[in-house]
Amino acid sequence: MNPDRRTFLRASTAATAATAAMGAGSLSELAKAAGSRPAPHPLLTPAPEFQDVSRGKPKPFDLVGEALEEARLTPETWRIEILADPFTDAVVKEPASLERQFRLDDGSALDFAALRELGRTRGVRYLKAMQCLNIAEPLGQGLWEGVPLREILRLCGAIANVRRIHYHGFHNDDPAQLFRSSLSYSEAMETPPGEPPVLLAWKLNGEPLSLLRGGPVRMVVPWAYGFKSIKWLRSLSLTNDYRANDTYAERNNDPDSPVKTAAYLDPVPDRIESGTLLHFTGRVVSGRSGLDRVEYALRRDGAGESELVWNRCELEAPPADWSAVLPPGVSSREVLGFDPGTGAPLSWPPRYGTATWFASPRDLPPGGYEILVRAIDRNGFAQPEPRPMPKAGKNAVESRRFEVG
Ligand SMILES: Nc1nc2c(c(=O)[nH]1)N[C@H]1C(S)=C(S)[C@@H](COP(=O)(O)O)O[C@H]1N2
Ligand SMILES: [Mo]
Repeated sequence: MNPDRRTFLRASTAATAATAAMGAGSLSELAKAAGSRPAPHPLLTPAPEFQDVSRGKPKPFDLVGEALEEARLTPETWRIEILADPFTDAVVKEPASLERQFRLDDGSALDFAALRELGRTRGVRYLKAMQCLNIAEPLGQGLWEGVPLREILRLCGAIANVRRIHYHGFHNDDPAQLFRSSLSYSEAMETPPGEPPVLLAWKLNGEPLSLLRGGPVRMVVPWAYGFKSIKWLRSLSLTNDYRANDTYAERNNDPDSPVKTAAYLDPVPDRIESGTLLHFTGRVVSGRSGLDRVEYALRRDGAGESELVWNRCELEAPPADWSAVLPPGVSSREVLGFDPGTGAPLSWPPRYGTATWFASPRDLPPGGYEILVRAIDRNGFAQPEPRPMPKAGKNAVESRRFEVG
Protein backbone atom coordinates (compact mmCIF):
# COMPACT_ATOMS: atom_id res chain seq x y z
CA MET A 1 0.00 0.00 0.00
CA ASN A 2 1.44 3.40 -0.82
CA PRO A 3 1.55 6.06 1.90
CA ASP A 4 -1.35 7.99 0.43
CA ARG A 5 -3.64 5.02 0.44
CA ARG A 6 -2.75 4.47 4.03
CA THR A 7 -3.85 7.99 4.93
CA PHE A 8 -7.52 7.25 4.49
CA LEU A 9 -7.34 4.33 6.89
CA ARG A 10 -5.26 6.32 9.35
CA ALA A 11 -7.68 9.24 9.38
CA SER A 12 -10.79 7.14 9.75
CA THR A 13 -9.37 4.79 12.38
CA ALA A 14 -7.99 7.75 14.34
CA ALA A 15 -11.47 9.19 14.54
CA THR A 16 -12.95 5.85 15.59
CA ALA A 17 -10.25 5.28 18.20
CA ALA A 18 -10.80 8.75 19.62
CA THR A 19 -14.53 8.12 19.89
CA ALA A 20 -13.96 4.85 21.71
CA ALA A 21 -11.17 5.97 24.04
CA MET A 22 -12.28 9.36 25.24
CA GLY A 23 -15.96 9.19 25.84
CA ALA A 24 -17.91 12.41 25.87
CA GLY A 25 -15.42 14.34 28.06
CA SER A 26 -12.80 15.53 25.59
CA LEU A 27 -14.81 17.03 22.80
CA SER A 28 -11.98 19.13 21.42
CA GLU A 29 -9.78 16.03 21.05
CA LEU A 30 -12.63 14.29 19.33
CA ALA A 31 -13.19 17.15 16.94
CA LYS A 32 -9.52 17.24 16.11
CA ALA A 33 -9.35 13.53 15.31
CA ALA A 34 -12.58 13.54 13.37
CA GLY A 35 -11.63 16.65 11.43
CA SER A 36 -8.34 15.30 10.16
CA ARG A 37 -8.75 14.96 6.47
CA PRO A 38 -6.32 12.66 4.66
CA ALA A 39 -3.32 14.37 3.10
CA PRO A 40 -3.50 14.76 -0.67
CA HIS A 41 -1.32 12.63 -2.93
CA PRO A 42 2.05 14.33 -3.31
CA LEU A 43 2.12 16.57 -6.40
CA LEU A 44 5.54 15.25 -7.39
CA THR A 45 5.94 11.48 -7.30
CA PRO A 46 9.50 10.48 -6.36
CA ALA A 47 11.11 8.93 -9.47
CA PRO A 48 11.47 5.39 -8.01
CA GLU A 49 7.79 5.37 -6.97
CA PHE A 50 6.32 5.72 -10.44
CA GLN A 51 4.56 2.53 -11.34
CA ASP A 52 6.78 0.94 -13.98
CA VAL A 53 5.52 -0.23 -17.38
CA SER A 54 8.48 -1.68 -19.28
CA ARG A 55 8.34 -4.51 -21.73
CA GLY A 56 10.96 -7.04 -22.79
CA LYS A 57 13.80 -8.84 -21.02
CA PRO A 58 16.35 -8.05 -19.79
CA LYS A 59 15.10 -4.58 -18.98
CA PRO A 60 17.58 -1.81 -19.74
CA PHE A 61 17.64 -0.80 -16.07
CA ASP A 62 19.06 -4.21 -15.19
CA LEU A 63 22.14 -3.62 -17.36
CA VAL A 64 25.38 -2.69 -15.63
CA GLY A 65 28.98 -1.85 -16.53
CA GLU A 66 30.08 -2.55 -20.08
CA ALA A 67 26.67 -3.78 -21.19
CA LEU A 68 25.20 -0.43 -20.15
CA GLU A 69 27.88 1.48 -22.01
CA GLU A 70 27.46 -0.67 -25.11
CA ALA A 71 23.76 0.12 -24.98
CA ARG A 72 24.77 3.83 -24.94
CA LEU A 73 22.71 4.34 -21.81
CA THR A 74 25.18 6.33 -19.72
CA PRO A 75 25.42 10.12 -20.10
CA GLU A 76 28.93 9.69 -21.57
CA THR A 77 28.02 7.00 -24.09
CA TRP A 78 24.51 8.22 -25.00
CA ARG A 79 24.01 9.26 -28.65
CA ILE A 80 20.90 9.92 -30.67
CA GLU A 81 20.68 9.23 -34.40
CA ILE A 82 18.36 11.30 -36.59
CA LEU A 83 17.89 9.58 -39.91
CA ALA A 84 15.83 9.88 -43.10
CA ASP A 85 13.80 6.71 -43.60
CA PRO A 86 14.35 5.36 -47.16
CA PHE A 87 10.89 3.72 -47.00
CA THR A 88 8.68 3.73 -50.10
CA ASP A 89 5.90 1.42 -51.30
CA ALA A 90 3.08 1.37 -53.81
CA VAL A 91 1.41 4.33 -52.08
CA VAL A 92 4.36 6.19 -50.58
CA LYS A 93 6.35 6.90 -53.71
CA GLU A 94 8.99 9.35 -52.51
CA PRO A 95 11.33 8.67 -49.59
CA ALA A 96 12.03 11.26 -46.88
CA SER A 97 15.12 13.39 -47.26
CA LEU A 98 17.00 15.65 -44.83
CA GLU A 99 19.61 18.27 -45.50
CA ARG A 100 21.46 17.00 -42.47
CA GLN A 101 21.34 13.61 -40.76
CA PHE A 102 22.93 12.70 -37.45
CA ARG A 103 24.54 9.28 -37.77
CA LEU A 104 26.41 6.88 -35.56
CA ASP A 105 28.58 5.51 -38.36
CA ASP A 106 30.15 8.85 -39.27
CA GLY A 107 30.28 10.21 -35.72
CA SER A 108 27.68 12.93 -36.30
CA ALA A 109 25.04 11.51 -33.89
CA LEU A 110 24.15 14.05 -31.17
CA ASP A 111 25.64 13.42 -27.76
CA PHE A 112 24.33 14.33 -24.33
CA ALA A 113 26.49 17.45 -24.08
CA ALA A 114 25.04 18.78 -27.36
CA LEU A 115 21.52 18.19 -26.07
CA ARG A 116 22.23 19.96 -22.80
CA GLU A 117 23.82 22.85 -24.64
CA LEU A 118 20.64 23.24 -26.68
CA GLY A 119 18.71 23.06 -23.42
CA ARG A 120 20.52 26.13 -22.07
CA THR A 121 18.64 28.37 -24.50
CA ARG A 122 15.70 26.23 -25.60
CA GLY A 123 14.99 24.11 -22.52
CA VAL A 124 11.52 23.86 -20.97
CA ARG A 125 9.97 22.21 -17.94
CA TYR A 126 6.40 21.29 -17.08
CA LEU A 127 4.33 19.12 -14.78
CA LYS A 128 2.73 16.06 -16.29
CA ALA A 129 1.15 12.86 -15.03
CA MET A 130 2.42 9.70 -16.70
CA GLN A 131 -0.47 7.36 -17.36
CA CYS A 132 -0.74 4.01 -19.10
CA LEU A 133 -3.66 3.60 -21.51
CA ASN A 134 -4.30 0.16 -20.01
CA ILE A 135 -4.03 0.96 -16.29
CA ALA A 136 -6.69 2.94 -14.46
CA GLU A 137 -4.75 5.36 -12.19
CA PRO A 138 -1.86 7.64 -13.11
CA LEU A 139 1.58 6.01 -12.72
CA GLY A 140 2.95 9.18 -11.13
CA GLN A 141 3.35 12.90 -11.76
CA GLY A 142 6.64 14.63 -12.35
CA LEU A 143 8.33 17.86 -13.28
CA TRP A 144 9.80 16.93 -16.66
CA GLU A 145 12.64 18.94 -18.11
CA GLY A 146 14.41 18.83 -21.45
CA VAL A 147 14.41 20.27 -24.94
CA PRO A 148 11.40 20.31 -27.30
CA LEU A 149 11.53 17.75 -30.11
CA ARG A 150 10.86 20.58 -32.60
CA GLU A 151 14.21 22.15 -31.67
CA ILE A 152 15.99 18.86 -32.45
CA LEU A 153 14.19 18.48 -35.77
CA ARG A 154 15.19 22.03 -36.73
CA LEU A 155 18.81 20.92 -36.70
CA CYS A 156 18.10 18.79 -39.78
CA GLY A 157 17.79 21.86 -42.02
CA ALA A 158 15.66 21.57 -45.14
CA ILE A 159 13.54 18.46 -45.07
CA ALA A 160 11.28 17.00 -47.74
CA ASN A 161 8.66 14.26 -47.82
CA VAL A 162 8.42 13.84 -44.07
CA ARG A 163 5.03 13.03 -42.58
CA ARG A 164 5.87 11.20 -39.38
CA ILE A 165 8.57 10.80 -36.79
CA HIS A 166 9.10 7.16 -35.83
CA TYR A 167 11.10 6.44 -32.70
CA HIS A 168 11.87 3.52 -30.45
CA GLY A 169 13.60 2.75 -27.20
CA PHE A 170 16.46 0.41 -26.51
CA HIS A 171 15.63 -2.97 -25.03
CA ASN A 172 18.27 -5.39 -26.23
CA ASP A 173 19.30 -6.84 -29.57
CA ASP A 174 16.07 -8.73 -30.10
CA PRO A 175 14.06 -6.75 -32.69
CA ALA A 176 10.86 -8.41 -31.46
CA GLN A 177 11.28 -6.48 -28.22
CA LEU A 178 11.55 -3.02 -29.74
CA PHE A 179 9.04 -0.66 -28.18
CA ARG A 180 8.06 1.83 -30.86
CA SER A 181 5.97 4.94 -31.17
CA SER A 182 5.38 7.78 -33.61
CA LEU A 183 4.06 11.30 -34.03
CA SER A 184 2.97 13.28 -37.05
CA TYR A 185 5.49 15.90 -38.13
CA SER A 186 2.95 18.64 -37.35
CA GLU A 187 2.32 17.41 -33.81
CA ALA A 188 6.04 17.59 -33.18
CA MET A 189 6.61 21.03 -34.75
CA GLU A 190 3.48 23.08 -34.04
CA THR A 191 3.05 23.61 -30.33
CA PRO A 192 -0.05 25.74 -29.61
CA PRO A 193 0.83 28.86 -27.56
CA GLY A 194 1.14 28.08 -23.87
CA GLU A 195 0.78 24.32 -24.41
CA PRO A 196 3.52 21.92 -23.35
CA PRO A 197 5.60 20.63 -26.29
CA VAL A 198 6.84 17.11 -26.98
CA LEU A 199 10.07 16.86 -25.05
CA LEU A 200 13.34 15.00 -25.11
CA ALA A 201 13.53 14.88 -21.31
CA TRP A 202 16.64 14.29 -19.26
CA LYS A 203 15.52 15.58 -15.88
CA LEU A 204 12.68 14.48 -13.61
CA ASN A 205 11.86 16.41 -10.43
CA GLY A 206 15.11 18.35 -10.73
CA GLU A 207 17.32 15.23 -10.84
CA PRO A 208 18.97 13.59 -13.85
CA LEU A 209 16.48 11.17 -15.38
CA SER A 210 17.29 7.78 -13.85
CA LEU A 211 17.86 4.65 -15.91
CA LEU A 212 14.75 3.24 -14.24
CA ARG A 213 12.57 6.08 -15.60
CA GLY A 214 14.06 5.83 -19.11
CA GLY A 215 17.26 7.88 -18.80
CA PRO A 216 19.58 9.26 -19.87
CA VAL A 217 16.93 10.63 -22.29
CA ARG A 218 13.29 9.78 -22.80
CA MET A 219 10.54 11.16 -24.98
CA VAL A 220 7.67 12.84 -23.12
CA VAL A 221 4.50 13.44 -25.13
CA PRO A 222 2.36 15.62 -22.86
CA TRP A 223 -1.13 14.94 -24.24
CA ALA A 224 -0.65 11.23 -24.86
CA TYR A 225 -0.83 8.09 -22.78
CA GLY A 226 2.52 6.67 -21.65
CA PHE A 227 3.11 4.46 -24.69
CA LYS A 228 4.24 7.52 -26.71
CA SER A 229 6.72 8.53 -23.99
CA ILE A 230 9.44 6.14 -25.08
CA LYS A 231 12.14 5.41 -22.54
CA TRP A 232 15.83 4.86 -23.40
CA LEU A 233 15.42 6.96 -26.55
CA ARG A 234 18.33 6.66 -28.98
CA SER A 235 16.99 7.21 -32.46
CA LEU A 236 14.54 9.25 -34.49
CA SER A 237 13.56 8.27 -37.99
CA LEU A 238 11.86 10.85 -40.21
CA THR A 239 9.63 9.06 -42.64
CA ASN A 240 7.19 9.69 -45.47
CA ASP A 241 5.10 6.77 -44.21
CA TYR A 242 1.82 8.30 -43.02
CA ARG A 243 0.97 5.39 -40.75
CA ALA A 244 1.52 5.05 -37.03
CA ASN A 245 4.01 2.27 -36.27
CA ASP A 246 3.24 2.23 -32.54
CA THR A 247 3.74 -0.99 -30.61
CA TYR A 248 0.49 -0.17 -28.79
CA ALA A 249 -1.41 -0.05 -32.11
CA GLU A 250 -0.35 -3.64 -32.72
CA ARG A 251 -1.82 -4.46 -29.33
CA ASN A 252 -5.29 -3.30 -30.24
CA ASN A 253 -5.09 0.23 -28.82
CA ASP A 254 -5.86 3.58 -30.48
CA PRO A 255 -2.40 5.12 -31.11
CA ASP A 256 -3.80 8.66 -31.41
CA SER A 257 -5.78 8.63 -28.21
CA PRO A 258 -5.16 11.62 -25.92
CA VAL A 259 -5.18 11.30 -22.13
CA LYS A 260 -8.76 11.38 -20.81
CA THR A 261 -10.09 13.65 -18.12
CA ALA A 262 -10.92 11.06 -15.48
CA ALA A 263 -11.27 10.68 -11.72
CA TYR A 264 -9.88 7.69 -9.85
CA LEU A 265 -10.94 6.44 -6.42
CA ASP A 266 -8.52 5.44 -3.65
CA PRO A 267 -9.21 2.21 -1.74
CA VAL A 268 -12.01 2.32 0.81
CA PRO A 269 -12.24 0.16 3.97
CA ASP A 270 -14.83 -2.62 3.74
CA ARG A 271 -16.53 -1.56 6.94
CA ILE A 272 -16.84 1.83 8.60
CA GLU A 273 -18.29 2.34 12.08
CA SER A 274 -21.41 4.42 12.14
CA GLY A 275 -20.62 7.94 13.36
CA THR A 276 -17.10 8.01 11.88
CA LEU A 277 -16.46 11.02 9.72
CA LEU A 278 -15.97 9.64 6.22
CA HIS A 279 -13.27 10.94 3.92
CA PHE A 280 -13.07 9.61 0.40
CA THR A 281 -10.13 10.58 -1.75
CA GLY A 282 -8.65 9.92 -5.15
CA ARG A 283 -6.87 11.54 -8.02
CA VAL A 284 -8.23 13.31 -11.05
CA VAL A 285 -6.33 13.69 -14.31
CA SER A 286 -6.95 16.74 -16.48
CA GLY A 287 -6.84 15.33 -20.00
CA ARG A 288 -6.97 17.03 -23.36
CA SER A 289 -10.48 18.35 -22.75
CA GLY A 290 -9.62 19.85 -19.34
CA LEU A 291 -11.44 19.44 -16.02
CA ASP A 292 -14.60 21.23 -14.96
CA ARG A 293 -15.37 19.28 -11.77
CA VAL A 294 -15.33 15.96 -9.94
CA GLU A 295 -18.54 14.41 -8.58
CA TYR A 296 -19.38 11.47 -6.34
CA ALA A 297 -22.57 9.53 -5.77
CA LEU A 298 -23.55 7.08 -3.03
CA ARG A 299 -25.77 4.20 -3.98
CA ARG A 300 -27.50 2.35 -1.14
CA ASP A 301 -27.82 -1.38 -1.63
CA GLY A 302 -30.87 -2.08 -3.73
CA ALA A 303 -31.12 1.43 -5.21
CA GLY A 304 -31.16 1.78 -9.00
CA GLU A 305 -28.89 3.67 -11.38
CA SER A 306 -31.61 6.26 -12.03
CA GLU A 307 -31.72 7.21 -8.32
CA LEU A 308 -28.08 8.31 -8.28
CA VAL A 309 -27.52 11.84 -6.96
CA TRP A 310 -24.21 13.36 -7.98
CA ASN A 311 -22.51 15.73 -5.52
CA ARG A 312 -19.56 17.95 -6.14
CA CYS A 313 -16.20 16.87 -4.70
CA GLU A 314 -13.67 19.28 -3.32
CA LEU A 315 -10.40 19.65 -5.20
CA GLU A 316 -7.06 20.01 -3.45
CA ALA A 317 -6.11 23.70 -3.67
CA PRO A 318 -2.95 24.59 -5.59
CA PRO A 319 -0.13 25.07 -3.07
CA ALA A 320 0.34 28.63 -1.84
CA ASP A 321 4.08 28.03 -1.64
CA TRP A 322 5.41 26.22 -4.70
CA SER A 323 8.98 26.36 -3.43
CA ALA A 324 7.97 23.68 -0.91
CA VAL A 325 6.80 21.43 -3.77
CA LEU A 326 9.24 22.05 -6.62
CA PRO A 327 12.89 20.98 -6.56
CA PRO A 328 15.34 23.40 -4.92
CA GLY A 329 16.23 26.30 -7.20
CA VAL A 330 13.20 25.87 -9.48
CA SER A 331 10.72 28.75 -9.39
CA SER A 332 7.19 28.05 -10.54
CA ARG A 333 7.54 31.20 -12.70
CA GLU A 334 9.90 29.18 -14.89
CA VAL A 335 7.53 26.25 -15.30
CA LEU A 336 5.38 26.09 -18.43
CA GLY A 337 1.71 26.30 -17.51
CA PHE A 338 2.40 28.79 -14.69
CA ASP A 339 2.01 32.57 -14.78
CA PRO A 340 5.53 33.98 -15.25
CA GLY A 341 4.52 37.02 -13.19
CA THR A 342 2.78 35.50 -10.19
CA GLY A 343 4.08 31.91 -10.34
CA ALA A 344 0.51 30.57 -9.99
CA PRO A 345 -0.69 27.68 -12.17
CA LEU A 346 -2.77 28.76 -15.19
CA SER A 347 -5.09 25.76 -14.83
CA TRP A 348 -5.81 23.31 -12.05
CA PRO A 349 -5.01 20.45 -12.05
CA PRO A 350 -2.07 21.35 -14.28
CA ARG A 351 -2.64 20.69 -17.98
CA TYR A 352 -2.19 16.90 -18.43
CA GLY A 353 -1.52 16.72 -14.71
CA THR A 354 -3.26 15.37 -11.65
CA ALA A 355 -4.43 16.57 -8.23
CA THR A 356 -6.36 15.03 -5.33
CA TRP A 357 -10.13 15.30 -4.84
CA PHE A 358 -11.97 14.84 -1.53
CA ALA A 359 -15.51 13.98 -0.53
CA SER A 360 -16.71 13.88 3.09
CA PRO A 361 -20.36 12.78 3.18
CA ARG A 362 -22.00 13.20 6.61
CA ASP A 363 -24.32 11.09 8.75
CA LEU A 364 -24.76 8.02 6.58
CA PRO A 365 -27.36 5.66 8.09
CA PRO A 366 -26.06 2.12 8.66
CA GLY A 367 -26.24 -0.13 5.60
CA GLY A 368 -24.42 -1.24 2.49
CA TYR A 369 -23.20 1.37 -0.01
CA GLU A 370 -21.34 1.83 -3.21
CA ILE A 371 -19.42 5.05 -3.86
CA LEU A 372 -18.96 6.14 -7.46
CA VAL A 373 -16.84 8.99 -8.76
CA ARG A 374 -16.66 10.73 -12.12
CA ALA A 375 -15.00 13.72 -13.77
CA ILE A 376 -16.83 16.22 -15.98
CA ASP A 377 -14.68 17.74 -18.71
CA ARG A 378 -14.78 21.30 -20.05
CA ASN A 379 -17.05 20.17 -22.86
CA GLY A 380 -19.63 18.91 -20.38
CA PHE A 381 -18.93 15.21 -20.96
CA ALA A 382 -19.16 13.05 -17.84
CA GLN A 383 -16.74 10.16 -17.48
CA PRO A 384 -16.63 7.61 -19.15
CA GLU A 385 -17.72 9.77 -22.09
CA PRO A 386 -16.57 11.03 -24.56
CA ARG A 387 -14.86 7.76 -25.39
CA PRO A 388 -16.07 4.91 -23.20
CA MET A 389 -13.84 2.49 -25.12
CA PRO A 390 -10.92 0.76 -23.42
CA LYS A 391 -8.93 1.01 -26.69
CA ALA A 392 -8.89 4.79 -26.26
CA GLY A 393 -7.85 4.70 -22.59
CA LYS A 394 -9.14 3.06 -19.42
CA ASN A 395 -11.67 5.58 -18.29
CA ALA A 396 -14.54 3.67 -16.65
CA VAL A 397 -16.40 5.19 -13.71
CA GLU A 398 -14.77 3.69 -10.61
CA SER A 399 -16.81 2.48 -7.67
CA ARG A 400 -16.18 0.72 -4.38
CA ARG A 401 -18.43 -1.00 -1.87
CA PHE A 402 -18.43 -0.46 1.88
CA GLU A 403 -20.68 -1.04 4.89
CA VAL A 404 -21.59 1.45 7.53
CA GLY A 405 -22.06 -0.65 10.70
N1 LIG B 1 11.50 1.75 -24.28
C1 LIG B 1 10.30 1.63 -23.71
N2 LIG B 1 9.61 2.76 -23.44
C2 LIG B 1 8.39 2.67 -22.86
C3 LIG B 1 7.82 1.40 -22.55
C4 LIG B 1 8.58 0.24 -22.82
O1 LIG B 1 8.17 -0.88 -22.53
N3 LIG B 1 9.82 0.40 -23.39
N4 LIG B 1 6.55 1.36 -21.99
C5 LIG B 1 5.70 2.52 -22.28
C6 LIG B 1 4.44 2.50 -21.57
S1 LIG B 1 3.26 1.46 -22.18
C7 LIG B 1 4.18 3.35 -20.51
S2 LIG B 1 2.64 3.42 -19.82
C8 LIG B 1 5.22 4.26 -19.97
C9 LIG B 1 5.39 4.08 -18.47
O2 LIG B 1 6.37 4.94 -17.96
P1 LIG B 1 7.04 4.67 -16.54
O3 LIG B 1 7.52 3.23 -16.51
O4 LIG B 1 8.14 5.67 -16.40
O5 LIG B 1 6.00 4.90 -15.48
O6 LIG B 1 6.49 4.04 -20.61
C10 LIG B 1 6.41 3.83 -22.00
N5 LIG B 1 7.72 3.83 -22.58
MO1 LIG C 1 1.33 1.77 -21.10
